[in-house]
Amino acid sequence: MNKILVANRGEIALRIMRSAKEMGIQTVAVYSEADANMPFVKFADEAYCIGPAPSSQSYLLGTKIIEVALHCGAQGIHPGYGFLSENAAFSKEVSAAGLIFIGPTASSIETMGSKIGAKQAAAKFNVPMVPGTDTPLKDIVEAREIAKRTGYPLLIKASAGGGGKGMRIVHKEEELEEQIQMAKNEALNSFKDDSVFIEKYVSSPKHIEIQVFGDKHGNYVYLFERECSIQRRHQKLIEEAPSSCLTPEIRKAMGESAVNVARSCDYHGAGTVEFLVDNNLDFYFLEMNTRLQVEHCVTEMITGIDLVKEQINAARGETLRFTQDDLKINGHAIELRICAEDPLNNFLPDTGKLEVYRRPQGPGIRVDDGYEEGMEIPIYYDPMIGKLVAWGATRNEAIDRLERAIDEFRINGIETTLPFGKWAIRQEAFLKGDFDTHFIEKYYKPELLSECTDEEAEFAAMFAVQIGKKLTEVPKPLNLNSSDWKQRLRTR
Ligand code: MV4
Repeated sequence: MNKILVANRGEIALRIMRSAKEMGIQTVAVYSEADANMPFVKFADEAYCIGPAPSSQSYLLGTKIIEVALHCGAQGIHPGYGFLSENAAFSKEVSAAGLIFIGPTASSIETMGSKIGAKQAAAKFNVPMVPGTDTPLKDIVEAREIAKRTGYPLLIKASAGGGGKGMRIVHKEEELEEQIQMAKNEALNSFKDDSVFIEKYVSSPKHIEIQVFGDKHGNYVYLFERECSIQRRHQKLIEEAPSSCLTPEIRKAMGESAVNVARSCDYHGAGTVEFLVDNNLDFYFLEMNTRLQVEHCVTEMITGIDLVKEQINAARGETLRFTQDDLKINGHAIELRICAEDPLNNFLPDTGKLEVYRRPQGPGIRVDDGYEEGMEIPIYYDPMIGKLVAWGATRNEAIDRLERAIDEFRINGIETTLPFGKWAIRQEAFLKGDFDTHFIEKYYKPELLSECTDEEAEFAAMFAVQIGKKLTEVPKPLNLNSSDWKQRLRTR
């Protein structure tokens, strides 16, 4: 492979092309009319416009993208995440065109795309699972039988589900029938598949996922875990590696279970196996994501492995270059997703122009992003504009660096999740590692942020400049020190 097409946009397209470039591989971008000036388009050796802004008319046009690849002589297609990355038909079509899909086979994607299929495959390898079922629920009679075993509360889950869609919690038998109907309707509407199954509800779990990797010759490794519990409405906001709650024994057991999940569907390339972890550190397989994930960077930082390079090597049919024993956790990494969302307004997506955009730098900081200063954030795509990742020798050092980098990051023109991140990583529960998937709903209120927003800082600074001299003591509505004021004034 000496030329690959990247079927994606933004930060991940750029990130993939960077690794390809280091490997001496030519890169091809495909882009929508909205993205003509994006850094990933400029970075690519060749770029082709494939249609108007909406993804349905551009980034989701598999056949058109394959035509571009054939036209320009690319031998492989990297799908990134989202868009066509977990589309089994696309993987198949790429292969049928004589190209290499840099990702798993259609069969692996299909097996893991169905939660029931995934549970059945994993069950053959004795992977721990939440008490419940792994067959499509037949009727209310069967549901009552299952509920006798699992007890309440229980969860109805859609087999085709994702992002919490088609998932209903049931607290008592009287609600069971109605909730099954609701879950089935939601699943049918969202996925055109109304199969559902039942699990006991784990009330305050941690969400911990294992990065796995396989070659095309049956060799597998796990690249340890990522703690992803800090999420809101199934959108992760902060991810870290390693998790502060696992012991080496549980880490190994989870890693080996995750590799078994990969084995169960003849997986190759990079994949992620998601687990719920309860208070007793019992872990349960949830599902497998058959793609490179947004948060893969934290794994790269603690292992020193470039996952995209390994994906390309595996896709070429090369044998894994390392064994499990070669892999060690080095230090700690934390990622904050920088989303164009307003944390003061229910995390509503914010669009507009990046009037000021200055990245932090310095020891242990990695910024993977997709835009430059002066650009508009289009409304058509995911609001994530980039990721800020901090590495430290210890978790505390990673946290200190992340906070320093958040302070250094200058973004004006749109609201972002930066202030939320600054707040979150200083919470006692976060610092202690004592949090679960309910962290945000449990602790976060917009009022808690207002004391560090730019607008108020600016107001306070102007207020001080105008009347400060008349006062012996500067009024202190905010806990900013004088160097904060100066810094904030300079950005304006
Ligand atoms: C669960 C659960 C509790 N018990 N399953 C949410 C989406 C999905 N893929 C699985 N999800 C959950 N499954 C049982 N048996 C709680 C969740 C869940 C969750 C899981 C991971 C990360 C965030 C979450 C937020 C709410 C619910």
